[in-house]
Amino acid sequence: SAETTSKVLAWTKESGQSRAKQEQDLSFGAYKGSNVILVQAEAFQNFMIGKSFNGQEITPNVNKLVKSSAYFSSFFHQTAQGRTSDADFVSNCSLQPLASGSVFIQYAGNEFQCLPQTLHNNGYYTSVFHAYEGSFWNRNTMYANMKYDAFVSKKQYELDEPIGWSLGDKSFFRQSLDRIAEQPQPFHSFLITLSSHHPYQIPAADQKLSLGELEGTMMGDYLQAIHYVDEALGELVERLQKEGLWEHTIFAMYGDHDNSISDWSLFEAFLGKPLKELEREQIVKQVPFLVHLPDDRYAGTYASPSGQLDVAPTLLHLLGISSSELAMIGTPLITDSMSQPQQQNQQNRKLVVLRNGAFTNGDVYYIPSADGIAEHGKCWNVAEQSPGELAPCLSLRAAAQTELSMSDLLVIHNLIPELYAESMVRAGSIQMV
Ligand code: GP9
Repeated sequence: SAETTSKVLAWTKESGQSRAKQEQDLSFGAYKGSNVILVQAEAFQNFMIGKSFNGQEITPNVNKLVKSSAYFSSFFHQTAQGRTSDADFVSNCSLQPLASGSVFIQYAGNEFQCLPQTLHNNGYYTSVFHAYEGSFWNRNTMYANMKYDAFVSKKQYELDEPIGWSLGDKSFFRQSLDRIAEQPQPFHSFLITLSSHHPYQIPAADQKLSLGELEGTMMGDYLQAIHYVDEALGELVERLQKEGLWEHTIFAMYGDHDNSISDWSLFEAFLGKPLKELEREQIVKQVPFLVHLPDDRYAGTYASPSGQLDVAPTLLHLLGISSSELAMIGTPLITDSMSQPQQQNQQNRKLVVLRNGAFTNGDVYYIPSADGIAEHGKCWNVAEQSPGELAPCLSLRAAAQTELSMSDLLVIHNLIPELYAESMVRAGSIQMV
């Protein structure tokens, strides 16, 4: 109805206005004109970042990168049943995924205002790379809709390093970079890895860790696969540096979703301690997000909660491209005020809302009950890692539910072209008829 449409418009505009305010910050456009390389890493969780097992670092290359990047240590994947496709949609389009199914499959014909088309409209050459069947998750259709200039899929790669479902990530990065280096600049290239896909079988020659009691378990296989992907990332970064692209490029990376391992004794064996309920929840939901910038102005660890919805607004902000008139939900995470830890704890507290109705603002963490009744959920005190009074969560729950329902209305009813017709015509996203 017209009433619903105007409610959605008001809510979406409000979100745009809060990003517009952040655009007053000096960080807006601080890296204008830079290339962007964005890596979405398969099942790449946060719990093994910076960790060692049997004296071996699991992710030495990412750990090194963390030191020179803005690293978000409480970053949540916001995916649901659409798994990898949800991570892609949420991170690039800054809207919530569906409660069931996948936007890529069900609504690929709708209009969105995602990162690639926004960059394309701002003079960027945009490309996406994934060494699997182009039709999987309906990518061929969705990527055309997202206005990538090029989608490089399995058939364009030489399968010279078979691992798991397809090509190993080392060769995937190598062959992708051969193409990236030839692209017109500035470019935006999105790379989706695959070698650390469940059930994490990689060739014996690539299993470099000695894992003792975890050897031969699903967790052991997972860590071997992650260690291999970390080596592949290390090679990619090294080559970007050698070829002179590194200093003109924003290099960002995030994990897409959890690893589906449900045996908690394996996590406890790896981490060397028993895990409480909230710790388990955080392990399942947190993936790393890091942004390496051409200088070290914003390097450091950012501990306030954030999530995949914030990826596209963060990158647009750094490039000086306004997202205030785009139908996005997230907020830029790298601003001058965010880099002050004490302010991060006050003004910039944001609500990170997960698709299952869980949410956190860093102080409390709400876990909904299976029956969906608000009062049956649990409200955890994050600092104390213990369940507390429900009241502080119930007062935030309405905002979380509104975010989910507004996003659903935008996606399911294809409201974006209706709400943003003017700015989309101005930006060249849609033609006037
Ligand atoms: C396949 C890959 C895996 O192309 O994206 O998707 P997932 O099974 O992790 O959702």
